[in-house]
Amino acid sequence: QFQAAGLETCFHGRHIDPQIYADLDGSNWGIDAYIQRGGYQAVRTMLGADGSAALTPDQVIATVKESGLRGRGGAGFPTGLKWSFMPRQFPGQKYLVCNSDEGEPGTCKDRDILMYNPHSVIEGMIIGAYAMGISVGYNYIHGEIFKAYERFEVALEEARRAGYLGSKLLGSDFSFELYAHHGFGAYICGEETALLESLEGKKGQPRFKPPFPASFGLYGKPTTINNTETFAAVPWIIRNGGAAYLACGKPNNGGTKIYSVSGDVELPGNYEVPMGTPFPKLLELAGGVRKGRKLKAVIPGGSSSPVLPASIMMECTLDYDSISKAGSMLGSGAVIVMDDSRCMVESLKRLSYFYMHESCGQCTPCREGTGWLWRLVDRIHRGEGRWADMDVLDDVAANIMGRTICALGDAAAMPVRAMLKHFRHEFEAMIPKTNPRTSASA
Ligand code: L3W
Ligand code: SF4
Repeated sequence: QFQAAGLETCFHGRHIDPQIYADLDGSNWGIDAYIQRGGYQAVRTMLGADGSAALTPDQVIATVKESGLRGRGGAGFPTGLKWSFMPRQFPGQKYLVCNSDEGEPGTCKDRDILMYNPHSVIEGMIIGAYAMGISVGYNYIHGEIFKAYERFEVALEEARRAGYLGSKLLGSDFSFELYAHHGFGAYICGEETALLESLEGKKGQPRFKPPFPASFGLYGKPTTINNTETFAAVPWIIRNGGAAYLACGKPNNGGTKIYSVSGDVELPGNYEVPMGTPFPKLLELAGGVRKGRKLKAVIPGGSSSPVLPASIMMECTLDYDSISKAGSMLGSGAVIVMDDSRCMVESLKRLSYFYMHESCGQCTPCREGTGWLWRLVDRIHRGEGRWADMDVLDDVAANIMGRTICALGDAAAMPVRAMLKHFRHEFEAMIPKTNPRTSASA
């Protein structure tokens, strides 16, 4: 469900016209409608197809750098910088990969981009491939999203027939083949190196980094991986210039961002607003807290990001720097809103179960620690906790952090530590006063 945010820059440069989303199975997502909206113009300009001089790969990368676009998958890594890592003169095959393995609890933006604006992703990937001298790309789509996968396949075929994919695009010397790949639904395959393993047909388990995919990626070849929303932003940037995109947001946080607002709001859905928008404004767009209740807390960037109490969140603007200064992460922009009826112990129990279930089991602190976290929170939630459980919980979380191969370990530990920091009293209130105050061993 997209909601108009009332801004000129909505949805990658276009004002959101409710009509665009009115007929969800209509033709607005198809190539003709996309071209009518100015789609593929960036590729035409880039390749000099309209008679003007083609842009050089360096010019494209410089424009993306100037835009301040940062990776929309969770880490916020500068996109132009990442593109500049790709070794230009590498003699063998290089790959471009789109990470559409959206699985972060609370996040539901990429599937909507694939459903309602798939050509923006294709065009963004064509531009990226040209800039980095890549001839083959894959879009790895989450295995539990069927319609979006099917639609993306149709969009790919449309682009091939129109000459935007394949060999010698629009009469230029540049060739690019792009394929969709359907995953199998494992959360860990959203981690970039697990995704590459899965794409190679192996078990999706993260690799040690470094080496980063930029030097050792798919089939051991240099590979650039960006998130769906990141690629979707690129055509607008090339059409309108890096400075214009940067100006939509704030310094170091260029452009707009889609927030998946869920939880206790009247109008849950995806909202695209400029970087730096005050959180109360987003809450207002989402209809405010449900049934007029009081805001208690917000998880601002998907389940991996630490929870923030309402008092802190209401002072934040939505951008990478502001949210991390407040002690959390903007992550993938999944804003989970909790009202004053929410039990934080129960919320943490559900989150901990998720990470225990999704741990790939490769490293001991994550494989064993996530189980411990869930069992301790579950014990407290059942009213059987011991007083020492509070310290053990924090200790287990602290010992997972920074000691694992990938970020899932940290993602499981951070929410625990944040819950204990801000809502410790709720956990303590569930521990029977008669239980031992010191021993947690049994
Ligand atoms: C070359 C270097 N490349 C870094 C690249 C690296 C990657 C990007 C960012 O985790 C976070 C995680 C989740 N040479 C490089 C280099 N790179 N240094 O830059 O790297 P990194 O390690 O900071 O992050 P990551 O591994 O990509 C992503 C958090 O996002 N998250 C996850 C959300 C999940 C979804 C979803 O389901 N779709 O978005 C939410 O908060 O916990 O911290 O490309 O290769 N020197
Ligand atoms: Fe697997 Fe967890 Fe280790 Fe990541 S941190 S590699 S998910 S066991």
